[in-house]
Amino acid sequence: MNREDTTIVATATPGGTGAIAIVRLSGADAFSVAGRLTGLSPSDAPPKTLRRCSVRNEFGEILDAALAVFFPEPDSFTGEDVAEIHLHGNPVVVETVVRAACAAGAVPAEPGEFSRRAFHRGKMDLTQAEGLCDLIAARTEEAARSALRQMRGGIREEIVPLRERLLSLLTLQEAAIDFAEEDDVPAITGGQLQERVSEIAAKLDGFLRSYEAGHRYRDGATVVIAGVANVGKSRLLNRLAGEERAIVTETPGTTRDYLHADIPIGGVPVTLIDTAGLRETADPVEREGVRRSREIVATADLVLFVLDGSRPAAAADRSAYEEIASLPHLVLINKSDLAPAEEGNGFAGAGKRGVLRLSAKTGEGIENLVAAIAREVSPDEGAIRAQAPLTRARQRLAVEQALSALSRASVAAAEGLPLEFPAADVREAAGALAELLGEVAPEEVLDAIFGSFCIGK
Ligand SMILES: Nc1nc2c(ncn2[C@@H]2O[C@H](COP(=O)(O)OP(=O)(O)OP(=O)(O)O)[C@@H](O)[C@H]2O)c(=O)[nH]1
Ligand SMILES: [Mg+2]
Repeated sequence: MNREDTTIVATATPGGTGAIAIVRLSGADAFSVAGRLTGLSPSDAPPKTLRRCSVRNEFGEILDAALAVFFPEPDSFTGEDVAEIHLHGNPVVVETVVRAACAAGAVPAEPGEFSRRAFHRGKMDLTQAEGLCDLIAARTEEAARSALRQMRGGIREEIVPLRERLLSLLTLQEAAIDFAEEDDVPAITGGQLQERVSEIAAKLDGFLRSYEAGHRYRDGATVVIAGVANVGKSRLLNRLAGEERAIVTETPGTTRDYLHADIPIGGVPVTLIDTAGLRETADPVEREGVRRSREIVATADLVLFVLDGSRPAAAADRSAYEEIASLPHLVLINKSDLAPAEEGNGFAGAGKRGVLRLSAKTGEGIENLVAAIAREVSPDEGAIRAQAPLTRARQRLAVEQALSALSRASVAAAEGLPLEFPAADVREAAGALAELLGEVAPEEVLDAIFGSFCIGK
């Protein structure tokens, strides 16, 4: 039997104990399998209505008192017959019910298989499936909102009309090629072609720019705390995280492994990383820590460079600063609760926003710092509210491909190349947009996308 013809079963709710757990079935035998378990038949009552039942295994033993609901195709999540059994949320009970469903003919679902079936049945396109996956994984309200817009077809709404315009342009081009000798076929001039191509390209270009915002909300930002030893990096991490995560001592070289805390800042899921102080040291363990710090600093979206305001900046501070100066960074002068050693520590004017004075100990200046981080990492509000932004590298790549094909079409038309050339480019651009929506998607691409979903989704 082909995999598509099987009836799949999985728990749709998270593992562990809870008030309720839902076991979901989808496929041609979903109703008969659910019927064997619950004694209910879809014809007993209106569809999509919860009904009480006792769930039994193949030996007739009662496993749980439950509720069941039937969603006849095509009006279901997957587009197939779908049945759900709402059990008490005990993982042992849930497991026995899934096993009983398998004994009755269902097979365990693979990760993302329900969504993949919904995609194949045309219930959603690939960007909508990606939006669904992101909605489940979203770490901030903003990320969830943007994923929801994508799930509801935000990208599709923008892309489908553009692709249609490309296809009608292509029809005109092909007619011009086929009937080049005949007078009554409306030919499209090079100038007209360029004009239409550039209108479509401008729209796509705006869309491409939304990636910056969409990607930030989806993937978050990495903010790395760096500086020499003992300036208060770990204490700052603890302060920002609101809990004692990192070990803080007055001994320089305390932090060796880097550790992180996840905190939302300005709607962006921020991974804040504390590192070993940047300094030359003979201790092999600390040296390894410093090597890792450098590695992690290089991946940062933003570096918080920390100085100790209670002592004048030293040569070591300046050479550590050299290491991060080319990256986006903020300069922080910590320990503002102590008497300042010198104005601005000789770093006045450094960093994108000048120096920020704060105290990891008392919390003074922390609000300011959070606002400054938010300004650096959160995307432009306008870009995010206007439309469902592109969120994934895959989507960005498809739009980039379409754009470069369009720019080739424009050049070909400007140079007066034979009509076949710009026509091939326009066809390629339309193809890239179809790929974006998953209309032509190789199985490996689908495997990668749906394989990253959880089981039961
Ligand atoms: N007065 C004062 N002391 C601070 C402040 N921040 C940190 N300290 C103290 O400075 C010392 C070093 O703090 P840590 O947070 O361990 O410094 P670090 O930069 O992580 O040090 P390494 O891990 O060794 O690189 C500790 O004694 C802290 O209590 C502050 O804002 N004010
Ligand atoms: Mg530390």
